[in-house]
Amino acid sequence: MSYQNNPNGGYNQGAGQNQGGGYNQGGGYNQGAGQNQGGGYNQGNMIQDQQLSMWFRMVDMDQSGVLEAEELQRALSNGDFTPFSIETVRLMISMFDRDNSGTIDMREFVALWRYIEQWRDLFRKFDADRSGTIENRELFDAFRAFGFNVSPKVVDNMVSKIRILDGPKKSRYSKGINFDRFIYACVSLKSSVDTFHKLDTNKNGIVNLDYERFMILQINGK
Ligand SMILES: [Ca+2]
Ligand SMILES: [Ca+2]
Ligand SMILES: [Ca+2]
Repeated sequence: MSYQNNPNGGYNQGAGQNQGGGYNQGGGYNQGAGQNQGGGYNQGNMIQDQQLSMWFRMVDMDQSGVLEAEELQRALSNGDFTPFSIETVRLMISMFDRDNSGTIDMREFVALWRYIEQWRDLFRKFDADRSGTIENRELFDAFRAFGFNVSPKVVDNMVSKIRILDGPKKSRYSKGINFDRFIYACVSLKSSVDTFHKLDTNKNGIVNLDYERFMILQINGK
């Protein structure tokens, strides 16, 4: 994936609230994930799809044929021996549960997995000091690269909020946020920015909210 060709690329493909999961969307990685295409590259992906379906069956502990949140959490790794946080898992389900079943079936899982693979590349790219975590400055650079014009103060606030979610024990050992929190931060910011643009009807960068609208926004996030 090349986010340089599209400054908002990468996570916009799946992150849009109304777009749903990855597999019906255009773009290079979706083509690669297609089952019916020939060529060496796609063969490689097909093997991966088989491995994914094996992995899916392994983590489907109750053999229900779908992944519940806890099972999905077990399936997704941060790459540092920690599982995804349940908040990020729920966020992923809300984005990829196309049939609104509340669970992830095999087809949804493949799209979700490909999406997370893209994020792994971005994570590596923005972890400039190779610390294995994204520190405030790195998150700031990522947001800017994605076209989000936020101040360092917003980034600091976001990182503090996320690190509180991690609990005091984990926060003591690292300054930054790990892989799933990085996805969480970027997708949440995207959703906030989208909400803002929706409310900023005359596009002057200022949103006027009455009390009722503000309360609904606080409660529903939209
Ligand atoms: Ca299950
Ligand atoms: Ca589903
Ligand atoms: Ca880092």
